[in-house]
Amino acid sequence: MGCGDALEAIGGAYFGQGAGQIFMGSVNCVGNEAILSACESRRTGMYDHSKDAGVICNPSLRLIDGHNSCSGRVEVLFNGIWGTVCDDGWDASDAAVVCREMGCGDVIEAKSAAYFGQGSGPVWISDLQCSDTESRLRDCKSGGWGRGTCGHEKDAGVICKDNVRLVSGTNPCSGRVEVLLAGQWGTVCDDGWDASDAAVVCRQLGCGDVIEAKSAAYFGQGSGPVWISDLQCSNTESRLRDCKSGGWGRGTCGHEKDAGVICTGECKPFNS
Ligand SMILES: [Ca+2]
Ligand SMILES: [Ca+2]
Repeated sequence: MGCGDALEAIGGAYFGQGAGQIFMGSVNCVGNEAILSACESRRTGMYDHSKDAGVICNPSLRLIDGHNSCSGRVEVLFNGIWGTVCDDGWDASDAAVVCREMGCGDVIEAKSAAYFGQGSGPVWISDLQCSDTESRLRDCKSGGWGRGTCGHEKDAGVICKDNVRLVSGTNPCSGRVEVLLAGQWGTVCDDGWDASDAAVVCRQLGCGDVIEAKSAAYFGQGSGPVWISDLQCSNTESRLRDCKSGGWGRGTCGHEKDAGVICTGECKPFNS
């Protein structure tokens, strides 16, 4: 898939159940196969889509030294080496593609001139000409990878809206917790929702400490999917996505159990 190394293999139809014929069961790969069909597998036996496999690849794009997980210096993995992006031609259309690829919300601002500090390694790419329709930065037209003469003083950065937001609260740091997954905003089930989980949301949003975790749609019922339940954050995570949970997109929770939070902070400079 061109995604780098595998980070996590996921069962139980984590990304939702597929449809149609199931082509492979009991897949046994050594790890050096170039394509999945080269792996030994068994087609006998009964499989249903509740066991559809998924994978989270090692990312080939990251945001470094930003104020939250959705802002920072843009770094790309090319030929196995992390490098940066030159700000020549860097604009909001290019930055929007980065926000999308990172699973963040819309772009707030494209940053130039090493706004988030200078990176190291190669400056992999310059003159990006994204049309803002691409789902990945590598799909954009550009001056070419690994060809530029740009210095790190021109490292590009981005500020995106976060993939977590608080809705219907009395200030920007309180409200119903909503998370962006697969391009769609949804809510969090209050099963297992406690102050440790809520504290991670406050931290991720730059909203200070948690005052109270709220349950039972305290801030009103949301719409769309209930993306996650049984969160088991240890309060050391910097992002909600890093917490253990009952799995994303698997629950049967209703919006009457939407989780909420009240954080101490009221200033949210990058996500307002
Ligand atoms: Ca551009
Ligand atoms: Ca919990």
